[in-house]
Formats: sequence, structure tokens, C-alpha cells
Amino acid sequence: MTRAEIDRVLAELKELKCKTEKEVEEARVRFLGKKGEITALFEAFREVSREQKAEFGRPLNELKQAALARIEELKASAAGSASAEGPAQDLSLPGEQFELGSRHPVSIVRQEIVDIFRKFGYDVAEGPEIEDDYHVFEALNFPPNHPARDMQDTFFISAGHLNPLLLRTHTSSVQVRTMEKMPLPIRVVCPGRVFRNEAISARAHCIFHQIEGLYIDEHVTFADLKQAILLFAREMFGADAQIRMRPSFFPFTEPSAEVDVSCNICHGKGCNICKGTGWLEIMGCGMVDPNVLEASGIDSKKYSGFAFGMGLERIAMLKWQVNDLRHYFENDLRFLHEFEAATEV
Ligand code: 2U9
Repeated sequence: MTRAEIDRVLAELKELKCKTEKEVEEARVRFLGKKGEITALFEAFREVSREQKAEFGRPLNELKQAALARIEELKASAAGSASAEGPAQDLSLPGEQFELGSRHPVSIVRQEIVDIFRKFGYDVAEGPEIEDDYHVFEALNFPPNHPARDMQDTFFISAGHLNPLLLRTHTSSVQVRTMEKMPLPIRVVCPGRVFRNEAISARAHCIFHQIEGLYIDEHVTFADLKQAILLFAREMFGADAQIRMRPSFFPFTEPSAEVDVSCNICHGKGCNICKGTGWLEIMGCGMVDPNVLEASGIDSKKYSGFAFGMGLERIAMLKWQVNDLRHYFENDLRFLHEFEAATEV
């Protein structure tokens, strides 16, 4: 062993060039493999005299470290660049496709409605799906013997109790909770899932979605309600949308009305969507009954309010002419993919 041998191997290492990972591996074997040049020098080192050990020990170790570092360096640059045999991957190929889901039609409609009311200055509130009798019926002026309180219409969780637990049948309970805890004036929309004990068919389901709104302030009138709903209808169904109101009844509003919007398919001429009438029913509404205000501690002599509610599945059915409610809950991809174009990503 001579110093010149060590220096020669070191110089070769410095000059070493590899384009591919395969070439780097070959270089590693050439220098550091079992029969490699540096391994051979270490074997020769075992045979040399004690004085020579003192002379060559350090440079030999430094040579090995330099070789290890150089190989790592070459490995890193070969992995990041194209090899002589062409690139490891064809970089011109299109990227891997991630299959994106699409928004559910009910979710698209809910977002659209929430965005419209946010623009009008409404907040959004949510509340529990498991509710109690007080927030779903009592505080909303339902008489004790009202049919909605019946087992046939409501899913009860605990019975035989003064204030039984149940699955909410409407999101109005969220507005009751808002009235209990928020300062006046209140302007809020409440979207959410509701449950009714109904036989499942094309026109009814035991689970569906609602969005309800509530506005309470001093001097709120039926004229304010009409204007709010007209503005909503124009935003939702087009600038030329018209509304009409028909008298109705709800325990929690007085007076109450059903709202129709002019059919945006036939523009009033009559088609099979509006069943020849030129009008589509979209929601119910009314002035909040004074009993409902008082139940939540609001002075009905000073304050008044309006409320409205609509079924999201129904609005989505009108928007996309879906003819069977069950499609919304079956998660059939052929149905869901129809709404890809309506999904903003
Ligand atoms: C409070 C006071 C009043 C909410 C209202 C309606 C009219 C209504 C239905 C439409 C179709 C429910 O999904 S649906 O079956 N809703 O007609 N909802 S007024 O009135 C309230 C709510 C909360 C405190």
C-alpha cells in the first residue's frame, strides 16, 4: 500500500459521473463492494507494519467517508434527473385522475338559499336533531292534542314523560332556541334534517330537509314578509319570478299563507310540472303568533315577526325536475353524477 494509491482512488471518486441510479450502484460496487477498490485497500491495510498503520490509518478512513458521501450525492442527483436510457417515467403522460365526488342536490340548493339570505343580512343557526317536546311543539303553540304530536307522525325516543325526547319534525325548534338566547332583533335562517313517521313513497319520506327563516323586530308587518319572499323568489328562480299567497293555517303563525312561484318552465302557460296551473308551491309562511313570541319571553306588544319554511327536496325537485323523493336518499351514483355540472369546486 502506498499513499499514491489512496490519492489515486480519491481523485477517481472526485471525477466520478453517473447519470442513472443503476450507474451509481455500479460505482458503489466498484469502490465499496466486497471486491471494491477501497475494500481491497482496507484488506491490504491489515497486513502493513505498525508504522505504516499509523501513516495510512487516517487517510484511508477519510477516503471511505469521502466515497460514501460521493455515492449519496450521485444517488440524489440521478434520482432527480432523466437517465441516459430516457426518463424513469414518461413525464408527458397526464397526471393521475382523482375521482371527485359531486355535491348532493339537496346540499346545492341549501347553499344557494343560505347565500341569498346571508346577502339579506340573515345569520345561519343550527340545533339538535334530537329535541324535546317543549322546543318542537309546546313553545310553538301546538295544542296538547294536535295530530303532529301523535306517535303516527313523530318519532318519540322517550314516552310517558312530561317533556319527552323526540326527533324534530321541523327546524322551528332551532328558531325557538335562537329566540331564547339571542338579543333582538333576530334575523336567522335554520337549515337542517327533520324526521316524520311517514310511509316512504315517491312523494313522502321519513327523513327530509328544511330551511326555515325568522325575522323579529319592532314594527315588522305582513308587507315586509311579502317583500322578503318576493326578493328571495327573484334571486332563486330568476328576475321575472312572481309570487302569490294563499291563506293557510299553522299553529305557530297567524295569519299564515302558502307561497307559490310562477312556473319557470312554462312561464305561466301551464305545463306538466305545474300541472297546468302556471304556479308551483314553494313554501309556507306567516306572522309569528304572539303566543310563540311570549313563550320565549319576547314582548308581543313591542315586537312582531314573520317566519317561513320550505322543504329542500321539494325545491330541488322543482329545479331539476326530479320525480321521486327516494332518489335523494339512495346514493345511486348514476343519480348523484347528474349534479356534477352544478357542483362548484
Ligand atoms: C318560529 C315561529 C314560526 C316556520 C314556518 C312554515 C310556515 C311552513 C313547511 C314548508 C314545507 C314545512 O318542509 S315543510 O313541510 N313550513 O309552511 N314554516 S311558517 O314558522 C315558524 C318557525 C319558528 C319560532
